[in-house]
Order: sequence, then structure tokens, then C-alpha cells
Amino acid sequence: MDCIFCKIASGEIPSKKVYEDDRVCAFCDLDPQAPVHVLIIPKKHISSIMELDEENADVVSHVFLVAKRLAGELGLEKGFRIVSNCGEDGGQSVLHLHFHLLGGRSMKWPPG
Ligand code: DGP
Repeated sequence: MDCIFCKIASGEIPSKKVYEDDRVCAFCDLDPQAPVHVLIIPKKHISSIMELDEENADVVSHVFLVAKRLAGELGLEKGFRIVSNCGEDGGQSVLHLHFHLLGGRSMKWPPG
């Protein structure tokens, strides 16, 4: 499958990985929007939130536990934001489910 994030997960495309286990990996975003901007992805290809179902959704809770762990390791004690853009109006540009972990600065609301 011609998916950038599948290739990052497999190591075919290099990335700055900050976490990896059998189900997920996390790496620094190429175009950081905050001092800490990490993408956490399931290794198995899931296109977006819209492709989640009872069979594959367990990985999402695992992603959040990994996010909590990374927030501690990356010094985000003051807080952070997790974002998953979905579909065209959501601003999703890579069609492999991913969660942005953003921190290291104060976040605005609502996002643009
Ligand atoms: P989204 O717009 O929510 O689909 O976010 C996709 C993010 O992926 C965007 O912030 C930039 C990042 N990105 C795209 N291609 C690469 C890549 O090859 N390597 C890394 N590290 N990040 C990438």
C-alpha cells in the first residue's frame, strides 16, 4: 500500500521516532506546530476515525495511554492537546489514522 505513515511505521521512510511498540509508533511531525509535536499512529493501516469499528478500535485507547506516557517524558506537565483530523473538512492530509500530540506552548481555542 502506498501510504507514507505505513512506510514510516515499517522504517522504509526515516522519521524521528520517540516511541514504538508492537501496535503503535510515535514520531516527530515534519512541520511542527508547537515546540512538541508528535504524531502517534497505529501500525496497522486504518484510514481515519471513520474506519474505526468494534474490531479495530482498541488501538485508540492504547494510543491515549502512549500519549500520556509521552506527555510525561517530553515535559508537558503544564498540559497538551491531542487532535485527530478527519476527512476533508477536518483538514486530514494523510489518510492513515493519526493523533497529533501538541504541547510546550499555550493553545488557543477554537482552533482555526
Ligand atoms: P493531518 O493534516 O492531520 O493529516 O496531519 C498530517 C501531518 O503529517 C502533518 O502535520 C505533516 C505530517 N507529515 C506528513 N508527511 C510526513 C512525513 O513524511 N514525515 C513526518 N514526520 N511527518 C509528516
